[in-house]
Amino acid sequence: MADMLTTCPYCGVGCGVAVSLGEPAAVSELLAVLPPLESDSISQHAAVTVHGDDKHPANYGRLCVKGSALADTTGLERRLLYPQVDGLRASWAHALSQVAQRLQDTIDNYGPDSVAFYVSGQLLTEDYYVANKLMKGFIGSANIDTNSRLCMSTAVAAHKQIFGSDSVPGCYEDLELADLIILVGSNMAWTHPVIYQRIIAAKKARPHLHIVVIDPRRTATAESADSHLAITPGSDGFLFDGLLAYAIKHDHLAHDFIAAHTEGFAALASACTARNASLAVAAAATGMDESVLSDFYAMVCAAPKTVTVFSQGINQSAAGVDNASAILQCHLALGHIGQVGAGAFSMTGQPNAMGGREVGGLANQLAAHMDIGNAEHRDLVSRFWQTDTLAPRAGLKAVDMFEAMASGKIRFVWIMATNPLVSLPDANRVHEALAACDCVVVSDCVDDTDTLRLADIRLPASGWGEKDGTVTNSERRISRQRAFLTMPSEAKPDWWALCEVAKRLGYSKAFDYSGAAAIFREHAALSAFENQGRRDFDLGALAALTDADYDALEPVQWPVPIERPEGSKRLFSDGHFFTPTGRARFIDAHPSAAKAGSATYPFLLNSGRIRDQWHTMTRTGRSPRLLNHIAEPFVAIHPDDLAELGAQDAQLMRIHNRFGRCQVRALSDAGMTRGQVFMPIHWSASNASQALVSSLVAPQCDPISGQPAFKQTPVAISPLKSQWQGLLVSRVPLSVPEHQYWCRREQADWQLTTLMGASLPSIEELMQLWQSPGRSWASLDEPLVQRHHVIAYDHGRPVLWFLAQSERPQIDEPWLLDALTQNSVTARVLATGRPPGGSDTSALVCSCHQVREQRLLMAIADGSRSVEALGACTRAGTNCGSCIPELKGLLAKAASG
Ligand SMILES: Nc1nc2c(c(=O)[nH]1)N[C@H]1C(S)=C(S)[C@@H](COP(=O)(O)OP(=O)(O)OC[C@H]3O[C@@H](n4cnc5c(=O)[nH]c(N)nc54)[C@H](O)[C@@H]3O)O[C@H]1N2
Ligand SMILES: Nc1nc2c(c(=O)[nH]1)N[C@H]1C(S)=C(S)[C@@H](COP(=O)(O)OP(=O)(O)OC[C@H]3O[C@@H](n4cnc5c(=O)[nH]c(N)nc54)[C@H](O)[C@@H]3O)O[C@H]1N2
Ligand code: SF4
Ligand SMILES: [Mo]
Repeated sequence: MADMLTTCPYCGVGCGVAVSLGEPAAVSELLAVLPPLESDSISQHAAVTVHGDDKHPANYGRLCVKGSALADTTGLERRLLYPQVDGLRASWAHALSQVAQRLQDTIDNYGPDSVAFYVSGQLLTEDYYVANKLMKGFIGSANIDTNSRLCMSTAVAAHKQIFGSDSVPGCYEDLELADLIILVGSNMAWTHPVIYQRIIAAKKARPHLHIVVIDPRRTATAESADSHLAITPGSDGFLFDGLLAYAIKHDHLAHDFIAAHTEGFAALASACTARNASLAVAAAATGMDESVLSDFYAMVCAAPKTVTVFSQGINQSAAGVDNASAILQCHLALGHIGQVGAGAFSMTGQPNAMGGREVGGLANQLAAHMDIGNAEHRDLVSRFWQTDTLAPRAGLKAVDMFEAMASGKIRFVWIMATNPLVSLPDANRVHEALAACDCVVVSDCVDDTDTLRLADIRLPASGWGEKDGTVTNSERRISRQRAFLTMPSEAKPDWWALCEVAKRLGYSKAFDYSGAAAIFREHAALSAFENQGRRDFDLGALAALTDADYDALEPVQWPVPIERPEGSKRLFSDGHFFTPTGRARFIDAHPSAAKAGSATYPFLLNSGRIRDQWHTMTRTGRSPRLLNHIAEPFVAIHPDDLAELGAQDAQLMRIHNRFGRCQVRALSDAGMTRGQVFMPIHWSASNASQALVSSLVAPQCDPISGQPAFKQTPVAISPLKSQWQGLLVSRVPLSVPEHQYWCRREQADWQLTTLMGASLPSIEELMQLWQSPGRSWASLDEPLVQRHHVIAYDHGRPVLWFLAQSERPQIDEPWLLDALTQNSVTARVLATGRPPGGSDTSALVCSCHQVREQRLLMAIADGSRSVEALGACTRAGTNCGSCIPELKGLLAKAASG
């Protein structure tokens, strides 16, 4: 069978994926993972293999480690497979009428603004379009917002402010054609790895391509850049203001471009002078040497082919819109925009962050890049949708929306494809908000998330591989996600659930779609409706696709107006912008002071992503190999800060402020600046005791975009003393002894729980805790060395293994799990957790080929002195390349020491 072509469901790079299917899994295998009631109605999932689509213009065959592991996530374990209402299994008919009735009752009693949808950049465009149409067009409230508020809303606001439209001007190819790439607030090597690989390949071909990383941390991305500017957190506005002042002072401005295609420059230039913007001011604010900054500025001014990529280090800040606007304005002032190899490039995070913006998923947008505050746009959309109940004004932005739930103003919410209890700031308040809400509906494809635990109605969504629709990536490229698996059990597409509820609310005519293709046609037609070049977003050439055309749709970059069916690589090349005057707007985006710690909360907490996990781990957490790179949450901290706190690497630390607290291990990291710490966002109450970083983050947002300032949170840190550390390996999740910390993950058929505790339980206590009929025990108690070990067998088969000691146990996990599964060695040998001859338990570096640090260090010592040589010798870095920055780090360390 030919490969099925689809698109990766993770990041905004939007890689093409080729899928091939093998034999369906044996039914007995499926039955083992499904709830008993389901056995009558399941469909079988076939064995899936994935590789990069050679022809897809986003990746040309590459995939990163997450994309390469997609096949691990298509199984039916942990799937939500049937609707539930108030904790009981329900038919779809009952669940849908309950959603409709509770929605209608709330509207009848409290008005349309008492209900809300909270959706996601992980919905397909077709799902998103329907959700927005139902809420804004027919329910008549604009209380629909999305997790893109936490992600892209700053970039949206800056684009609209400066360009007049939410347009990303460039394309990926620009990154390969540039002479200078500035990565600001982006850890691209880990977060947009395939684009990063494309840049590194371009650099190999054209070594003069210079890469600058601007990030307070020395990240994996910074490791392989030409220069790293370790900026004071939140001071990016000063850096770019200084660049503008430098360009003015040294007359590097693009005078002709400014005169012909922009407005407001003179006012901005005098505002710059009035506030004394200068190299010295920028250097003081950003914590950089003047000479370093002036070299950087000179380099930018001399490189017409400059691309500035910005991401969450810019967007997630209290002055995000000003900072992003400052970047866009520098490109305008220097004329580096809309040209081959030049532009400001906001990388999108989620697979369909861009598509969500197209359909108007934010509470202050309408649809097809129109504004809800614009009466003409409201009139146009009302006529197109044939409705007279269109929302009259903007709705509440995410953080305000949840606050309105907490205060009783919003009483019904439908959450779709997002896990806000983990991802919104001030998680404890979000918990209160959902608990206070009369009705919480959650659509998800997995059966347990922190948010699902608070749902009154749970709706099973079809997942990647089962869904059919489109997504738009960072370079405005629309690609098809195609279904290659049948929908299991009762899972349904999100658009279908929305339309069924709409019909029950009385809007049958407006929501009677034959399928995803019909929704897409309507979306494309709306974008072209009375457009005539007035709005950037135009899919006119796609408005009449047949179902077969839609199935065969090749990736294409919008705008795709009727006269340009091949789409558009770049915007603004002709100097035309989408403001009323057609000129780009300079504004005075004056920089604001960066956030600092206080006497009570002296550390500044930064948060973000790690290489192998996706957000709240509901999917990547199911892939054993993705859990091997970094298996536990951590707080990264400079070694000198750690020493000053009297703590050591891997020690349990308490991080707290007035919003909440976390307890995770310290990770000593010389790439951190003193006074700053970093925590990953991936762990939640579903898989760790106290690792929810968002419980610490203040609900403070950018005043224009409403995007939370996730990157700068003042906290206090102190070390905790643990008497024991342990590992519990069990067939099923078990309750754990008195502990300070636990973290759970799955490997093969086993649950692995890492533990730390204050007082070591006795063997008797453990046996009591984990006793069950017919269970036999082998134990080893060494009180002198404070070491406890227990194994339990059911009918001679090992079912749990536990080791606790004062130090962190060094286990050879693959060996142990294999030995437990095979029941192949004696209890005495098992007790050590390692094969008798010893083994490599050092950090895993290459997830694809499971290569560990020790093996790499040996290869380096044996003469492998380059990434290529290491690859040839160990295979590390030869599949997806995501670990190449780490390989470079090891090589550099070996060379210097
Ligand atoms: N592996 C992986 N990849 C992902 C995701 C994932 O969950 N896992 N999620 C996707 C999504 S939705 C998104 S939005 C993107 C995010 O992609 P990125 O924005 O690249 O990722 P982050 O880790 O959030 O943050 C980027 C960097 O901003 C830096 N930073 C913090 N404060 C500042 C500051 O004040 N100034 C500057 N200049 N930098 C600062 C942080 O140290 C961090 O290294 O990743 C996408 N890709
Ligand atoms: N502290 C801190 N917090 C952050 C950030 C940060 O940097 N720091 N970054 C923010 C950013 S940029 C983002 S994008 C958010 C992400 O945060 P979330 O969106 O909350 O995280 P996900 O885990 O991606 O949640 C997606 C959910 O949708 C489910 N799902 C997947 N596919 C489908 C589908 O097709 N249909 C349905 N109905 N469900 C589906 C998944 O199982 C999962 O439960 O986090 C934000 N929060
Ligand atoms: S870079 Fe990785 S996560 Fe992003 S789309 Fe490509 S394969 Fe998926
Ligand atoms: Mo994001």
